Amino acid sequence: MEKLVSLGIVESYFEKLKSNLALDAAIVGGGPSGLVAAYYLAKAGKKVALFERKLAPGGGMWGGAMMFNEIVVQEEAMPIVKELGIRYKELGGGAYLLDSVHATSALIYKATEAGATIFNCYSIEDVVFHDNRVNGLVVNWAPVVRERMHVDPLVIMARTTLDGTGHDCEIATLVARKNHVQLDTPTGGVVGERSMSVVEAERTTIENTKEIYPGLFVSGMASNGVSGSFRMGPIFGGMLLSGRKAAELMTAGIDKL
Ligand code: 48F
Repeated sequence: MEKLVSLGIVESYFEKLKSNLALDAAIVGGGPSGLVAAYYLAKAGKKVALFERKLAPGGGMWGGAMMFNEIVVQEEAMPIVKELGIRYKELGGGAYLLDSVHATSALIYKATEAGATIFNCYSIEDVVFHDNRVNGLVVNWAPVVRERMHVDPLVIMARTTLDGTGHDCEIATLVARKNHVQLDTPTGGVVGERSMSVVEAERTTIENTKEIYPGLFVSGMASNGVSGSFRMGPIFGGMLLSGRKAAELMTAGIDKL
């Protein structure tokens, strides 16, 4: 039995890895925008995998506000909440309350149920860059990167890549810095996020969700970070709508290739 358990895990894991070495869409970051993008890309029939550095995907959605595990979603994003079967209560003023643990686990479940694969404990340390385009991810084990061990990475090829890394905009930052290229942002680089302005930030999260360099899209808080817009705190409608918009743009991009 001991040998069977290990054999099953090793064989099944490497089958999964092998079948995800070339993707339509690679998503970096398992926050709400990345998970929603994974769900809609899978639903559109695209080969999609999401790579998350932490053990548990979900990003900044589990903790609600200051660890009070409730989040707010506005009316505009409620069709997504309903499509995913997430429970909610009305708050008033066109806003709804969701239990953050229930909502986050629903995003993970629905993305994987739709056909997306999630690889946790992966740190994306670079991209594949040729023909003036982002063509995939350079991946390593998160503990290897955290311990600064000198271990070379593996590569996942992808026709489109999504930076859903949240406040740090990690992928956009490294693409601009290492390749000296201009991104489609107000300065051509990563502008950096501004302080809190809830309504403005929710609107611009969706507006700033776009292809910022050939092959590289950006969603969620990273989209506001790269374009120099505001943060918004524990309100999540913009994150869900941004994930859906990213999936639509990437699907159109994949279909054109
Ligand atoms: O920050 P995060 O939750 O992304 P998001 O979709 O949502 C933002 C909200 O949670 C919140 C907010 C809403 O009001 O402002 O902050 O923009 O999740 C980003 C995920 O990306 C992972 C990180 O661990 C987190 O779970 N991540 C970041 N860099 C990397 C990464 C990397 N280089 N490789 C793999 N995962």
